[in-house]
Amino acid sequence: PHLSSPTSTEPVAPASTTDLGQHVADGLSRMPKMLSSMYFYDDEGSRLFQQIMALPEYYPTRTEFALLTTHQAAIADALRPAAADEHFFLVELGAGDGLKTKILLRHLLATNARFTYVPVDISTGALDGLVASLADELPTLPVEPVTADYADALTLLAARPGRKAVLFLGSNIGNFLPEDRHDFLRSVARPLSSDDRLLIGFDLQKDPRLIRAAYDDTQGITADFNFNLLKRLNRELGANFDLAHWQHYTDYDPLSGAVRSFLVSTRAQTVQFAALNLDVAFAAWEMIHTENSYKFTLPQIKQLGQEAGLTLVHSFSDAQAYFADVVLAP
Ligand code: AVI
Repeated sequence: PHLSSPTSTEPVAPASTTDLGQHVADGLSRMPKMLSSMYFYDDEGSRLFQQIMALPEYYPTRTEFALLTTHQAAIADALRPAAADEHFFLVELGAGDGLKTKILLRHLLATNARFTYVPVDISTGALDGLVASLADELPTLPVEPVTADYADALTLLAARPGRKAVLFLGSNIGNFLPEDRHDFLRSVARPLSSDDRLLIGFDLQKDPRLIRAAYDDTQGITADFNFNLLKRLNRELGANFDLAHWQHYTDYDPLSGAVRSFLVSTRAQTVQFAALNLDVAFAAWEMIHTENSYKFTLPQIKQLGQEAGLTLVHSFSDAQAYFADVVLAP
């Protein structure tokens, strides 16, 4: 409902503990056990992800930052309406700290674009930080933050009239399983009209060693990010995970293009969830699959768009072809 009211700055309620409890009860009863990476992003997880983005091994963020810097004029032109004075909404799904987006925001403001920035994120802490930094750095920019997960964000997007450019940066798209990715793209495309645009960041397939290292950094920040999920279950569901008996494990399969991350139980153990009245037994070396991070090729990206009824109109990449920001049109 909030996206339908252009003046609202009220956050939409975040996913509740009940949702988390249901997800955990379901995910840990499966074989193999799984938990969705969507639950990484509480305020602490969002902080850890910001540290990941600055790690030497984690190439995606600085690569996309550089490519946005290099191609800012062309990207901004591809997103804004042809009529310079037409207002549009720049909606960003999973805005986080907005560091990369500020390149585009600055360029659009400097070239007198008329637009409202609508950052959407699941973490209130991350959004508050972003809004405060924008008020400081770009005080003339109209901002309407929305706290929501992707599913709610899409409902809100559909209810919002007016020209839109939707940003989905950082290879967040890579965190969907193929069938969910398809559904997501179709739901984003559905409410868009032919003049609207969608900019999506895709991490590209490259030296598999480089990809694997990005998800297993030497400082252990990515491991802490994964462990934070267990800490969150301890905090929010009264669970008693003992982190001394868990490991972070990750692998990259160059054939499917998927990095998969796991939490590994290093011994047989039973974990109690007081809030769910649930006990879960883990065998020694049993895995909880916590994340997929898919890497793509340009032909795959083109096809993904087509399958969702979207045409690839521009593709921007860095000199090493590590990452691509593509502009799609309905
Ligand atoms: C948010 N997302 C695009 C990150 C990724 O690369 O899949 C999350 C992440 N997980 C571990 N490191 C970074």
